Amino acid sequence: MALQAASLVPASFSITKEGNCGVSLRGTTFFGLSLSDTLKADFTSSTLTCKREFQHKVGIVRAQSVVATTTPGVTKAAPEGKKTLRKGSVVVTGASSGLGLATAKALAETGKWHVIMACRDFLKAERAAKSAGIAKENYTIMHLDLASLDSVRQFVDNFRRSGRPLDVLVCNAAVYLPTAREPTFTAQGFELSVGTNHLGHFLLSRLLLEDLNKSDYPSKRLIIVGSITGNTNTLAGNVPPKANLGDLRGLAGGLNGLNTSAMIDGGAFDGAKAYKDSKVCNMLTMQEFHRRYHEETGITFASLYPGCIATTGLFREHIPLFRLLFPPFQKYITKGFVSEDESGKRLAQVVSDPSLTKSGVYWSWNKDSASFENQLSQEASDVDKARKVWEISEKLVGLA
Ligand code: LMG
Ligand code: NDP
Ligand code: PMR
Repeated sequence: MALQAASLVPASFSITKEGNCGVSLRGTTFFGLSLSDTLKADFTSSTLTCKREFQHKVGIVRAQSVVATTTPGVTKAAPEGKKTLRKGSVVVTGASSGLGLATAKALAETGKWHVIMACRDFLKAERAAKSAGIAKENYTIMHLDLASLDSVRQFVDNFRRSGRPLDVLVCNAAVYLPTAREPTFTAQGFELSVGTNHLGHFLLSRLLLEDLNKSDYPSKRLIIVGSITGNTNTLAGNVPPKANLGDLRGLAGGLNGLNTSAMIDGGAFDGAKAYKDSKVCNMLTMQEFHRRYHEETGITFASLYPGCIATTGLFREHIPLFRLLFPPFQKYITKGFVSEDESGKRLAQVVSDPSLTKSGVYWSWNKDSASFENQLSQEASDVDKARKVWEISEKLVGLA
């Protein structure tokens, strides 16, 4: 379905004050942080201003539309003679469940996006898309196993061969192994959580940057899902074990658990910490992309904390008691709970909302589900660490 270019012109949008979601535990302190303080830290308000840049770009599209006509060109003439925009083409990793599936659904439902669901389990993804009611013409499933760099390269080849443009890439897939006593490893021998959540996505996004750059879509975006639990300026980020990349000695050693540690900081293996560390890498990578490429390419780089989606498959490896208690705990005590549907709408906004074109931002939502630019922890915004993580990761995935 064609999208009216005019409908992309952003309405002015501003948020004045955050919602304070601390209710039952206000004033209570955990790990030295008060719940209300922490919520403030995580829900700091800011005013969002619309990007003129986007209007400007839409303006360019209008001008071009006189000549541009067919896919993969951005614009074509609608029967009634109005200038229209072709469907956006978005790759979402891990779209077979949870946030990724909900995002695919939210985007597909607009009729303005074709979603490439990049998944490791084709059958599961097909079933998930069907049961979510995503219309056939709005999605394509392509195989991607982020725990194998060969699979990542193969995916990029297959994607290019498909001839589809790439307008937005969403790095969403993740694994969380909180009960593992021993590390497990990717095909290349990296600890599985950092290997999948960070290194697999690092290679994927580095390779696909070229494709994004070629897109003629008005707003090109690369989104890497982050999380509150990697940010130690929040209460959730202070629940042990805390994220800490240390001096990166384990990462530099290849995280193989043989001659070096399986952990980024070189310490003893801890699955929950490895996941939180991987999220810090995700947020650092987004910022490093922004510093290196935003100006040159105009691509918007963004990360986000979609809220606590306590019902997803992310907790499949956790003990049953946790899985039972975690959703009510988040719903009634922390009030940080969001449904999968709501989280999908949030990520879909970061993909396509004309007011969210600012690059280098870590988005969060307040209790009224209004987006705001959030503050990252000191480590998750450390410029020097971001550069080092980037350089070491480049070597590990064979780009340098
Ligand atoms: C780590 O433990 C594991 O070590 C690691 O292997 C990995 O699994 C990791 O992040 C995953 O977790 C985390 C541990 C840190 O935190 C806990 O899990 C503590 C659970 C305590 C549960 C008590 C909750 C009672 C609330 C009832 C409501 C039901 C909710 C169930 C919640 C389950 C989801 C979390 O812990 C420590 O290492 C430090 C130990 C200190 C623990 C103190 C925790 C304070 C608990 C306060 C909870 C809030 C409830 C207050 C109740 C007020 C009621 C009005
Ligand atoms: P889910 O487990 O529901 O979804 C994770 C997805 O990642 C699944 O589709 C899974 O595939 C896929 N995946 C895992 N390993 C690989 C791999 N090797 N190759 C390709 N795909 C893989 O969890 P969520 O939806 O909760 O998590 C999505 C994102 O949201 C993650 O980045 C997570 O860190 C983030 N997040 C989640 C929060 C939450 O509260 N749930 C809060 C903050 C952030 P399969 O279906 O085959 O298992
Ligand atoms: Mg947390 C405002 C408080 C808040 C929020 C928003 C989260 C989100 N959590 C909060 C508080 C607490 N958690 C408190 C007070 C505790 C101790 C009882 C607590 C515990 C806890 C555990 C054991 N929380 C967890 C776990 C997990 O195993 C999850 C995790 O850390 O996965 C890495 C988790 C989470 N809490 C969250 C969110 C969003 C998670 C899922 C983590 C993620 O997806 O990044």
